Amino acid sequence: MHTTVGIIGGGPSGLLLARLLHNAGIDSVVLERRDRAYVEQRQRAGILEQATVDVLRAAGAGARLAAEGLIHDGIELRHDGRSHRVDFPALTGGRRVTVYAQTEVVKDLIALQLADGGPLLFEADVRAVAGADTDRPSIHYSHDGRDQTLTCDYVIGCDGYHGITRAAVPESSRTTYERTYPYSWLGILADAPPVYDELIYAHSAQGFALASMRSPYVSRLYLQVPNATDPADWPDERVWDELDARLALAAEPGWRLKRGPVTQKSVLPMRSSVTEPMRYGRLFLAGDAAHIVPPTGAKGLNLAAADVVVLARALEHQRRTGSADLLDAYSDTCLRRVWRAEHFSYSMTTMLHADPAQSAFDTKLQLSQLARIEASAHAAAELAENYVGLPLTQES
Ligand code: RFL
Ligand code: PHB
Repeated sequence: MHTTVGIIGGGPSGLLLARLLHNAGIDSVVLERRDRAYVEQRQRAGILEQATVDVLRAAGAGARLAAEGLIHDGIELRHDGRSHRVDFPALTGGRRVTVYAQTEVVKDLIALQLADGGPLLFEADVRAVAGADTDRPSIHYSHDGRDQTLTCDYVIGCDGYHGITRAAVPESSRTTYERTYPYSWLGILADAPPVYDELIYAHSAQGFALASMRSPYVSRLYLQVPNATDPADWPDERVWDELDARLALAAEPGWRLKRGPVTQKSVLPMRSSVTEPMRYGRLFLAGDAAHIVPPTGAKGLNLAAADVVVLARALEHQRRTGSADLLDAYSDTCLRRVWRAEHFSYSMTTMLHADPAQSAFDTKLQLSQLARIEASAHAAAELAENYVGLPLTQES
């Protein structure tokens, strides 16, 4: 089998790229190792930047998003037992974010691709990429119990942080910049209405907590926990009690989260990582395959979408004009946005979490920074601009 663009991974970046290419008349094949149900149910991101919403809409995946997405005009920050709001439209000239789960984005993109797009193969496990530095790279994968080969003009690694494509770049041709954090998140999904109509990010002596949501009936909640925590050590009542303690307000002593059945519980490590350049010959890396951020800034899915917009535009330009200029610029173009998001995600993470090794001095610095955001429109605008995200322009 031969295709113009071979896409490894059917997560948000691979699926959106396939759709953008389909709309531009460029054929592609998506190879996804897991089955459809698994990919559609994997709990992950919840916040879409306006630029991501616009891209999904322009790609034809905006109908359910428009009907069911929850538009958020701000977030609440809690610390020292009090809370203050960061008002996005007021601080950013009218920009806002949308709560629409990654699971739903993925379902919408899969339905479109299966309806009229190029092949999207589930349970197609890619083992190797060969000839990335030649004109005719190939992807070796197993499907239906058989070893198969797909030759391509271009191979795109959309296979996430644990994928194989990053390692297909010779070590001498890539550099990875990485940071791990001395804490993880315990995340739960609960059939309980969100406490509040916006997200709450809380700094507390016991550690960070985040109250998010999936719908008016379903809450998504996170607690900072030590690395290597076993979710079994966190029975539901312990999770709720700890959330109540970390989100507590001095002015509302009786304040409690609305509790409900916990339907999922898992522990997620926190890591920052960037691999440069995001290209080797005819192999391009996109999304989590090239970079990850700790989720405190809600940036991962949005970065993945931005990468594939830049890449689809570059492939279309190449097809139309014969020029590889935009493909040659792909890595540098993406990395400017990536490093901004890396810095923001790092800042939010280190401002809000309790590092087990931190001193009382460090805690005072965190609280001083939070108070500064509360007191200064300039400091709040810096957070708001980064949170709502950079617009996607012709150059980025
Ligand atoms: P994915 O989603 O990891 O998809 C990669 C796909 O590749 C497949 N694959 C292979 N297929 C074939 N052959 C192989 N050898 C393969 N190896 C892997 C995998 O099965 C998978 O389907 O990467 P992608 O598409 O780049 O998308 C990235 C996003 O998923 C990720 O950045 C976000 O989820 C990060 N993230 C958040 N991002 C946001 O923008 N806003 C948020 O609010 C937000 N919250 C989060 C998050 C990530 C989290 N976790 C679990 C890390 C919250 C959490 C808890
Ligand atoms: C989520 O709803 O899963 C979510 C929201 C905001 C974040 C991280 C995760 O910063």
